[in-house]
Formats: sequence, structure tokens, C-alpha cells
Amino acid sequence: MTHRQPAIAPSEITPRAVFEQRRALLRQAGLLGAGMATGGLLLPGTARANLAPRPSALSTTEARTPHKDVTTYNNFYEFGTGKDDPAERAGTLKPRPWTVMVEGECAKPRRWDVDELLKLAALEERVYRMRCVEGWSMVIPWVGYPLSELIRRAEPTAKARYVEFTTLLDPKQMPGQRAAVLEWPYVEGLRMDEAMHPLAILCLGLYGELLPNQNGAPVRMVVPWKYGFKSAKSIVRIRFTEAEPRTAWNKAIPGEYGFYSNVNPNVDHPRWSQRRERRIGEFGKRDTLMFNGYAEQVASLYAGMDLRKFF
Ligand SMILES: Nc1nc2c(c(=O)[nH]1)N[C@H]1C(S)=C(S)[C@@H](COP(=O)(O)O)O[C@H]1N2
Ligand SMILES: [Mo]
Repeated sequence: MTHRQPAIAPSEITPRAVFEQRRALLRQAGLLGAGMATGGLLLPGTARANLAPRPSALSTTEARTPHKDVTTYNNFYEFGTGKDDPAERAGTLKPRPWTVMVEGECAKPRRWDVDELLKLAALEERVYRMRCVEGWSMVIPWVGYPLSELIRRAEPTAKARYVEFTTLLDPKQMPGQRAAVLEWPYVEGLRMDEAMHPLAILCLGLYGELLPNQNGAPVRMVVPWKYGFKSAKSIVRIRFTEAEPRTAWNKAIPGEYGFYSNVNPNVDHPRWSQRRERRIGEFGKRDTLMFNGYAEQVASLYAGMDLRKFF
């Protein structure tokens, strides 16, 4: 290394305003005691560590993308189409109070408060490679647990073949919904076996803290073997269906975005190659891996399927 390593990484330095906002969020989420919130002993690092996720064997050991990049280089079209827009404009989103309706083909439909979801199962840190269809990637320490924990409790019927995820529809909170870039609300979907896979997580945080608004607060999906857009943000409804859900990107440009959207370097996007990617923070490009490097875990889900047809 030619440059000196600072004792504290820039990503660890928390501006006062961010710190105060984080404390308010944790208090709302019932994760801070009253004494802790007023006592002067709570350091930024302590607040961030408050979700206390346990490490997971399913995490990658690759270098994490800095917190700053993870929270300022985003796709969240509900706040504009620029990468900076979500961090600058998602302050209008109110992540509490928030509920998620779980319904459709299941014996136990139920509305969940997001604070119930925070306590539904043990929170894990899942450090995942994430690959955007646009050709960039990051390594993000998400906080969550397998979606299967929630699905099990809903007791899906035999007719439930797919799971549909719907983002909040509210142009007041999400001003980007006033522009017709996509059909709102944003909808995504998974086949039931994909949704039940242990790598597919219901995500409530990142870097040990609650999800920042721009990353899909208060609750989103994270599906690391698929292009980023399959991981729907700010979810208000999870619905079990018999028919394949009509997804936002498929509706917008069906020839470019199929239902499966598995990371696949052998299937070009109609307008560009998917062979390589730029890891945010690195110079140059690296090869994109089949299923984003998760082939060993997920390839069997697609055995016998023609992945050029089911792209
Ligand atoms: N509701 C909603 N979810 C969304 C998107 C969006 O525009 N709206 N963008 C998707 C895309 S293209 C990507 S790459 C990821 C980005 O997630 P991140 O900003 O937390 O890295 O979110 C996905 N989920
Ligand atoms: Mo993306």
C-alpha cells in the first residue's frame, strides 16, 4: 500500500445530524431504552451496533463496499432516476409506522407491523455480492433473515406457486411516482422455491443499522443471485399467487427484462454485454459470475430450464 491507512475509516465517522436521526429511528423501533437515549454514553458505533445481527456462514468474505457508497449510489426510481437522487430526496419517506400485509393463497393472511418483523426471527448479517443489471456491483452487509421464516407462518396453500412483492404507492412520500417512468407501484416476484431459498432474505438493515430510506426502508427483499432490480424496496404487500406476477420492469420493457433475471454472463442484455462488471470503488472491471457467484447454492433451482428463454 502506498497510502497511509487512517485509524478510523471515513465511513465510520458519523455526522451529528445522521447520528441524531439514527437514534430517533432506533427509539421509534423500540431498540433504545429511554435512559440510553438521554445518557451521554451512547457512541455512534454503539447505536449502529444496536441491531446486533449474528454473523452468517452464507456471507462472503470479500471486501465490503464502503457505507458511504452503499448509501449514496442507489437505484430507487420512486425518488428519481439519478444515482444521487435517493440519498438526496428520500427524506420524504416515513418508515414508521409501517405495516406489511401478507395475503393471497395462504391459510393465515396477516398484517405485520414492521417492529414485529424486526423481532420475528434472529437477525443475521448477510454480506452479499449485489449485481445491478447496469453493470456495476457492490458487497453489502445486509441485516435480515430468510424470507422463508415469514412464508412459513402464512401457511401458503398448494395453489401458491409465486410470491409477489409490492412497494408503497404514495406520490407524497415518493415524488418520483409523479413521473411515468415505471407503472407504479413497483412490483416484483419470485417463484415459491426461489422465495423459500435460504439465500433470499427479508432485509431490515445494513451495516448493523436500520435500513436508510434510500436503500428501501423499512423493509425490502434481497435476492443476491438475481440482478438488483428483483430486490424490491419499501414493501407494503407480500402476496401468494397461482399465476406468475407481472413485474414492473417486465411491464416497462418486456424484451429486456424477463421474470427470472438471474445474473447470467452468458445472456447479453439486448443493448449491452453482461460478461463483466465494475465493483464500485475499484478501477477496471471483473468477470461477472454465473448466478453472481451463488451457482453452487442456487443452480439446482433451474435444472432443465433454458436460461436463454427464461431470462
Ligand atoms: N421499489 C423499488 N425497488 C427497487 C428499485 C426501484 O427503483 N424501486 N431499484 C432496484 C434496482 S435496479 C437495484 S440495483 C436495487 C438497488 O438497491 P440499493 O440502492 O439498496 O443498492 O434496488 C432495486 N429495488
Ligand atoms: Mo439495478
